[in-house]
Amino acid sequence: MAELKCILWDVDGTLADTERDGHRVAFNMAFEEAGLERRWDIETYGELLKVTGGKERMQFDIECGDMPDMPFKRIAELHARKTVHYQSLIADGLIPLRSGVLRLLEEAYAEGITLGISTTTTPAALDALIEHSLGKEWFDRFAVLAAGDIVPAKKPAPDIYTYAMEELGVSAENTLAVEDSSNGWLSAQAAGLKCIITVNDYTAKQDFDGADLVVSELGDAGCDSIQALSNKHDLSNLECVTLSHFKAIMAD
Ligand code: XBP
Ligand code: MG
Repeated sequence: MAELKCILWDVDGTLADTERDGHRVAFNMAFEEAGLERRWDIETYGELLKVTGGKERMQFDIECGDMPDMPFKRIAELHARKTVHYQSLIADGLIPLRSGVLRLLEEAYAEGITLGISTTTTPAALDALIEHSLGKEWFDRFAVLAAGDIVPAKKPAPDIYTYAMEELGVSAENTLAVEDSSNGWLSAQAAGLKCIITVNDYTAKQDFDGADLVVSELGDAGCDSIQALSNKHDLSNLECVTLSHFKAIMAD
C-alpha cells in the first residue's frame, strides 16, 4: 500500500486556465508588435496546443506555412517578448486559479506532503503565476519548480517529471501528478506516476485512457458538484476532489 508523499502539479490548464486568455493573447501581442500578420484565434490555438512549448509551437506553425520562415534565434526573441506580455497579463490579475487548487495545495502543505511543479512553460511565466495568482509564499512552499527548457524533451516525454522526482529524491510509487491534457497525462504516465486529470475546454475531449481520475474541476465544497468523467478507483463523495481521494488513489 503506497503512501502519498509527493504531489507534482502541472501549471497551464491545471493551476489556472492560462492558455486561451493568457498565453494565446500574449503570443498575438508579440506577433503584432513584431509587425507579423499572423494571429492565433481561439480554435487555431486549441489545435496548436498539441505541440508543447511556446517556441516549438511557433516553429510548428512556421513549418505548416502559416507564419513566415525565420531562424530559431528570431523565434526565441519573439517568444521572450511573448513572455513579457504574458507576465503583465498575469500581473493584471486576469487569470484566477482553478477551483480547488489552493484548498488542496494548502491542505497538502499543512500535512507535510512534498509539493512540486512539473511544467512545460517558461520559468518566468511560472514565476508570474506563482507571484500573482498563488502568492509569493509559494516560492518556498514548492520544493521544486521544474519548468521549460530545463529538460531537452518536453511533455509528452517523461523527462520533466523524472527530473522533478530526482531533484526531490522521491519515488514514482509515492508521487501523484495533477494534469489537464493528454500530453501531460502521457508524460506523467511514462514517468510511472498515477495521475488525476482536471480537464478544461481545450482538453475535455482528449484521450485519458488509464488515468486514475478524470474530473471537470477539482472543485470546492459548497460549490456546484464536479463531474467525474472517469473514476478508475470507484471513489465516492466526489462533490469535490479532496486530499483523501489523492491518498485513496495512491493506496489502491
Ligand atoms: C503548457 C505548454 C506551454 C504553454 C506556453 O505547459 O505547453 O508551452 O502553452 O508556455 P504545461 P511557454 O501544461 O506543461 O504547464 O510559451 O512559456 O512555453
Ligand atoms: Mg497543462
